[in-house]
This record gives sequence, C-alpha cells and structure tokens, in this order.
Amino acid sequence: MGILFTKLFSSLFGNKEVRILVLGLDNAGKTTILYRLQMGEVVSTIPTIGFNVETVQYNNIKFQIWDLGGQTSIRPYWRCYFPNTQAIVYVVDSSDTDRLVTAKEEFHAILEEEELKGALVLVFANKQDLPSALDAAAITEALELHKIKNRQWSIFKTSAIKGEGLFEGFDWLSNTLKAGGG
Ligand code: G3D
Ligand code: MG
Repeated sequence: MGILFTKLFSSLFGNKEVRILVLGLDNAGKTTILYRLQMGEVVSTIPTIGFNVETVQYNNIKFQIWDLGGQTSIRPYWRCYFPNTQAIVYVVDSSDTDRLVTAKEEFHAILEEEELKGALVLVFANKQDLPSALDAAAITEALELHKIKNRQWSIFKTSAIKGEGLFEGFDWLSNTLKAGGG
C-alpha cells in the first residue's frame, strides 16, 4: 500500500513545500488513514497550544491532521497551518448520523477560511464497512457539498480499516492537482 501512495505523490509539486490537511470530527478515521498511507513516520506534536497535530512528511509534501469541533478558543491557532495548503481531505464517519450536522458546520467553517479558498476538497465517506453507514449520496447531501462554489471537490466511499477507496480518492486528488487545480 505504501509504495502505491508514494508513487502517486512523488511526481507532484517539484520542490515546492505543500500541505494537505486531513480534517474531520474526532473518531472519523483520520489517524487510521494517515497510517494506511505508510508514507513515513507519523509525528504527533505535544498539544501545548491546545490541540494535537499529527504530521507525515514525504519529501516536500506534508500531511497534517487534527480534530475539528470542540473549543472555539483554539481555532485561531489552526490558521498557522493554512498557508500553502493545496488540498483539504475531509473525513466523515458515515455511520455517525447524530453528528453529521456538526460535521457539516465544521466543514463549511473551514471552507470559509480565506487562506484555504484555493484548496481542493476531497471528502472521504468513511466506515463504509459498517452496516449503518450512509452512502456517498446521503453524505453529499448531509454535508451540502453542492453548495461548494469555485473549487473542485469529490467524494469517495472508504473503509480506512479495510484500506478500501483510499487509493481512488488520492488518485483523484493527485490527478486534479497535476491538472492545475488547487
Ligand atoms: P480520528 O483520528 O479521526 O479521531 P481514528 O479517528 O483514526 O482514531 O479512528 C477512530 C476509530 O474508528 C478507531 O477505532 C478506528 O479503528 C475506527 N475506524 C477508522 N476507520 C474505520 C473504518 O473505515 N471502519 C470502521 N469500522 N472503523 C474505523 P477504535 O476502536 O480504535 O477507537
Ligand atoms: Mg486521530
């Protein structure tokens, strides 16, 4: 699996430092996805400023992830991570119907951020292996993806635990970035 992802991303961006933010509510499956990529060591920062950021660096590409939701007082600190962001990967627990409204609100708040306006959006409707998971159409509706204007987005069904759908999603991301999006 790791070889696949490194191959996919290795020809991107030249030497330019780029960021891919992997965001979503806690328990969505973000950390599981990061480990699935196997693109390098996952480094976790000590949460001195109130939130924990996990980073995987592969050449000039940095994946950074943290949990959305919770305290609003720490949000201003998120902005340190926004410059040079090419893509946002938004991960949703498709079986967590109780928190879909929160997931939507947090998502649209991130999309509003000035420094993220140019970033592509890849949504992972995760935990598709669970019988109670909503499908991609239902997640599209719940997150109001059709309200997204002036940027490219796509949604993929995934099971991070089984490793399903992740490659397809990142393949779309890589191709879209290569084509000049983001
Ligand atoms: P987060 O980093 O977004 O907070 P995690 O989420 O990656 O820590 O995952 C939270 C829990 O969901 C973990 O379970 C993890 O194994 C599980 N999970 C992640 N992806 C999937 C998936 O695709 N399917 C299923 N069924 N579970 C998934 P635990 O029990 O370790 O807390
Ligand atoms: Mg996590």
